[in-house]
Amino acid sequence: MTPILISPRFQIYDDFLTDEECADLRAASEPGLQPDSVVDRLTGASRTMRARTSWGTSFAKRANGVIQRIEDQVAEITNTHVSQGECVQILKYLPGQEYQPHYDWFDERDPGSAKHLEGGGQRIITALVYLNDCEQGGATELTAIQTKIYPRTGRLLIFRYPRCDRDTLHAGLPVELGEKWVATLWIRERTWTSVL
Ligand code: PD2
Ligand code: ZN
Repeated sequence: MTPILISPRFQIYDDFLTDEECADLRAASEPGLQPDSVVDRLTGASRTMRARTSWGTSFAKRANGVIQRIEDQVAEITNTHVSQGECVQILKYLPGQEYQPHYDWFDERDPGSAKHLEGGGQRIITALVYLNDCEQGGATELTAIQTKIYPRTGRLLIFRYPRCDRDTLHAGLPVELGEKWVATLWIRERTWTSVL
């Protein structure tokens, strides 16, 4: 598979999943959707916040054929081991829902980060797979390089931040029309274990 290179940190692969795989994953996710949460920087607990208003669910590792394909292919592309990956999370956004600018790595100065870092060390890579074409809005904004990546069914976006790089600030812009579905896989420095 050949990536579209937008910078050394950010790569896009179109047609990473088929339309059918994306539809299967959306259907399998719908019954488990709950309001999404973010990590509280002080306590490390998960809680809902206005910064992330999407709905979400997650799949156990190796949960089904599509999840296995995401885990295996992302490991191959990023030259990591499947054991470093967290559970794949599925996000669904409706009009007005968004994920405000953030880093995916844990800030080591935040007291709440310690417990998350125990389970495999720091996050080093994010893989986002768009599971549908959003009618309007809903781009992922790569703030530092002033680039917007538009959701396209089956498109994979990968970004790397081996040293908690501040140029990986990014956001999920508000959906304006229709729905946006995304699968997210975060990769750790070492074998990941859930600490929650
Ligand atoms: O849904 C997105 O576009 C998005 C944007 C930023 C998702 C995430 N971050 C994430 O899941 O970390
Ligand atoms: Zn993110």
